[in-house]
Amino acid sequence: MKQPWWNHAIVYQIYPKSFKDMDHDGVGDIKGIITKLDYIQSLGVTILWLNPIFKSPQVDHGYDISDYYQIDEQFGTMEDMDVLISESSKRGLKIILDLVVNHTSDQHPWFRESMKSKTNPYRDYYIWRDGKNGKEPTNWASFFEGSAWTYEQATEQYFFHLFDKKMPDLNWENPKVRKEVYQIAAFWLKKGIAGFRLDAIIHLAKDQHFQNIESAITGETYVLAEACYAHVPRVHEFIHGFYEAVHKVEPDVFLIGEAASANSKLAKQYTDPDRNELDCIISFEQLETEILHEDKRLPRNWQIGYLNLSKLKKTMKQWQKDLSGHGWSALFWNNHDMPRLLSRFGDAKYPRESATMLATMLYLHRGIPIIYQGEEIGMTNLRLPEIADYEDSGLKEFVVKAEGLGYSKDEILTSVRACSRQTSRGAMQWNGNPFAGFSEVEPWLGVNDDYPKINVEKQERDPVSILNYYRKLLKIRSKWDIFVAGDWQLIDEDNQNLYVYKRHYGRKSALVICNFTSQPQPYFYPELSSWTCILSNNEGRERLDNEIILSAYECLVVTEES
Ligand code: TEU
Repeated sequence: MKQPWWNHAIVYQIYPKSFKDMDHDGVGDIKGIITKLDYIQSLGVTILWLNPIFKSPQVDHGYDISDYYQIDEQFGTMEDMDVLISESSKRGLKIILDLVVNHTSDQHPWFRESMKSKTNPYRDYYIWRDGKNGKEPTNWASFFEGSAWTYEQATEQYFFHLFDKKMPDLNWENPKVRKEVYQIAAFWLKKGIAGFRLDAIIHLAKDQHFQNIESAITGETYVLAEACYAHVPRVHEFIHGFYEAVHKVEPDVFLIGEAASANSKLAKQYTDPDRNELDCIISFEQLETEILHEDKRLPRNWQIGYLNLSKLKKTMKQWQKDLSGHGWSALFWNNHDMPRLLSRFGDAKYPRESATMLATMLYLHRGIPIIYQGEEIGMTNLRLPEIADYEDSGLKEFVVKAEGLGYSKDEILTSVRACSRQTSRGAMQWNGNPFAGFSEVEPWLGVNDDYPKINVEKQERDPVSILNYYRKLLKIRSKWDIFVAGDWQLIDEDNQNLYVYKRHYGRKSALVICNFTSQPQPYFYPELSSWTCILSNNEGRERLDNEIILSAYECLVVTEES
């Protein structure tokens, strides 16, 4: 059977705003990406995922789209996009776009029409309901802040928005909406786009009963009602419809869905090749952390967490087992909505060792690796001077609560610097020139002051840099079928310090051995001395004995052929 081309894919996620600025306005652009294609190719990745580049008022950094057929002017023009597609293709790189169709911007012409009257032909493109007893139609909370409903005086009804009120949800129950979305996708596929990262795709269907939800917390006004707007059964129909429509235009299209709250059972459904829905999903489950000193009075996502190795093993095992022989899940450590890998799970005393170990541990699993820009050089969280410099949904609410509970400014700033979505959105660090070579002017959000130390140019010259290690790792990941198609088995599950797994394919076996601590750790594996080490972040690792001592955060990949 023909294997789909994305089986061997490695994705590089570009946050265009902060990648490379060529027109000197402090905001990255498509021309900037074009100038860096050789670099991207040199990493060994095969797909570029661009965060949204469509026309947008940028209320949510492009996730609020006002025209799906145009490029936002801060990123360039359609001609730039065409050049990007063709220049990428020359280098064997495919592009996937971030398609946001759960909602649009409130500036989208459809919504502007929809607002005009109850009988407007576009009214039903969105979700409008009457209030109940002078209140919102339901007590459902938005993911961003407050109610998921906003009242519109002109027509005396509420519209639904899962995210910001400037991002009204499309009504997927309306076949006209679905057709519009199919057309948008077809337009981009015809331009040579290889597929889409479908934003917030699990939320397309809403429970049509529109009933209040009981809250577990007394006195809570708006309740997160995921059962009513995440994984609602009809979502599978909507996704399947989209799948069918886009495959008519491009049979080889690659669809990766953002399914933040999907567990492995749901993931299996979404990606089951027999169901024709998605090829791969992005779930956040593997990244769930244990919170340090949890304060239950404060929202979890603003409290600093750490990785619990046994929990991570359990989750990975579940996912590897459940998806084996089915679809794909994305392997990723960070993205534009999350803190950076090194700041979140790495060890600042051992940046090189911990960053390379974590990458090795994850990317040799079965799944599709997604590398977030800057991860490959060990960029750290963006540190802005003041709390007020950060802008996040839920931030103000958290600060007010934390202040009320007596937390100091410094404590709050520490949390914000560790948890804000903006921590990963700082300018890419290209070299030691002003503004890290990202731009000639002050970047829109900021640049970390560690750029003279951490940058691409410097790491290019250093054979043992994180960057050069990533290149070796990704080469192994894409060239060796064992890491794509091999069986997966967790070894020494109860070991509290090491993460070890075995892959097996045909006559080949591979072991991935990772030390998750800053202490030397012994490891014994029968006959290990007869295996061959193909990769290690410990330059001094020469020979293998049956028992080895791993140095701080050491990882190694060893293979054997029977
Ligand atoms: O994130 C959406 C996202 O993470 C939710 O769909 C998630 O399901 C929910 O918070 C519950 O866990 C995407 C983008 O990555 C983000 O940058 C956007 O702000 C958001 O969609 C809205 O478009």
